[in-house]
Amino acid sequence: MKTALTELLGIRYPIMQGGMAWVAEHSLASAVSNAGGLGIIAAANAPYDYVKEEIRKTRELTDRPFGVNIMLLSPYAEDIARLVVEEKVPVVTTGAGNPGPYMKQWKEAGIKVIPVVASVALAKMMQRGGADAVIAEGCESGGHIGEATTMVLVPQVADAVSIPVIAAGGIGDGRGFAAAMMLGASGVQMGTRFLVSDECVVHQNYKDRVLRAKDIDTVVTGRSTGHPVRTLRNRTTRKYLEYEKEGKSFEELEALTIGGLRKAVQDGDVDYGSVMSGQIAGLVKKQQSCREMIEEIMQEAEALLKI
Ligand code: TUI
Repeated sequence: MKTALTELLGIRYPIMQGGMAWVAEHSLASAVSNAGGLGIIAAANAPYDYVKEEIRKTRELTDRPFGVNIMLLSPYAEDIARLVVEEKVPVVTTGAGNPGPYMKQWKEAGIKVIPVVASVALAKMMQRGGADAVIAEGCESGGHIGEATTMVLVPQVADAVSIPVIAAGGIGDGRGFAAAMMLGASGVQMGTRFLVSDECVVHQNYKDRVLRAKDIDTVVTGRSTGHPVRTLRNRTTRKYLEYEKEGKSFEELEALTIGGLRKAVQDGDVDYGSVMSGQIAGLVKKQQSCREMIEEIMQEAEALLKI
C-alpha cells in the first residue's frame, strides 16, 4: 500500500511503532522495520550513551529506516536532540511537549521530523516549524495523553494541515487501520499491539496483563497534576486515584509512581508497577511476531478498504 507516509519514509507499510518508554528498544524497533513498518527506539528518560548504543544495535539488526522518539520532558532531551543529528538518524518523533527549539537543527541534518500532537493548534505550529508529518494521538493511547479522542482529533488535524497525518491511539487491527484512513490519515502508529509481540522485551507478566485485559481495564491517573497517564488498573492506580480524591500533595502522588514503569517492564511487578497500556488492550489477544502482526493488519485493512 502506497500512501504519503510510505513515500515520505521509504517504507513498505504505513505502520509506525510507538516510542514506548522502557519498552521500545533495538529488538522491537529492528523487528518492526524489518517487517516493513517504521520501528522506533524510545529515548524516554535515558541518557546519551544508552541511546547511542541502542542506535548502534538497531543498525546491526536492520538496514531499513528507523526512528528515535524523544520524550521532551526528559532531563536529557537536549543531549538526545544532538545525538540524533550526530548519528544521522533517519526519523525523529517527539512526545509530551513542543519540539520547536530543535526543529531547525534536525531539518538541517536531513532528518524527517514527526512530532506527536494532541491538538490542532500544535499540529499547525509544527507544520509552520517545518515538520514532515504529525502523529495525531488520541487519549485512547497508553502513557502520557491529551484530551481529545482519536476519532475527533485525526479528522480535525487532517483538515488543518497539508503534511501527512498519522493516527495513533486505539488502533490495534485492520479495522482500526482502515478507520484511520477514512478519517484522513496516511498511516497509523501502534504501541499496545506491538508491546505483546515476540520481539518486545517487556516482562512476560506485562504481556499477559495486556493479553488478558478487557475493554474497560485502563484508568487515567494524574489528571489533577497536569500529567495524565493511562495504565492498566492495579493496586497502585487504585491508591493513586484515592489519593487524588483526597487532595494529597504532588509529592505524595509522585512517591507512589516513581520508578513504576521500570518495575513493571523489567521486574514484571504488574500489581504495584505502572502497566502503561492503551484502551485497545481489550482487543489484543495474541502474541505474535511483528511481521505476522503487520501482515495480518494490512490484509484485513486492504480487504476492508476495497469494499
Ligand atoms: O509522550 C507520549 N506518551 C508517553 S511519554 C511517557 S514517559 C512519562 N511518564 C510519566 C509522565 C510523563 C511522561 C509515557 N507515555 N505520547 C505523546 C504525546 N504527546 N501525547 C500527548 C502529547 C502532547 C501533549 C501536549 C504533546 C504536546 C503537548 O503540548 C505541548 C505544548 O507545549 O503545547
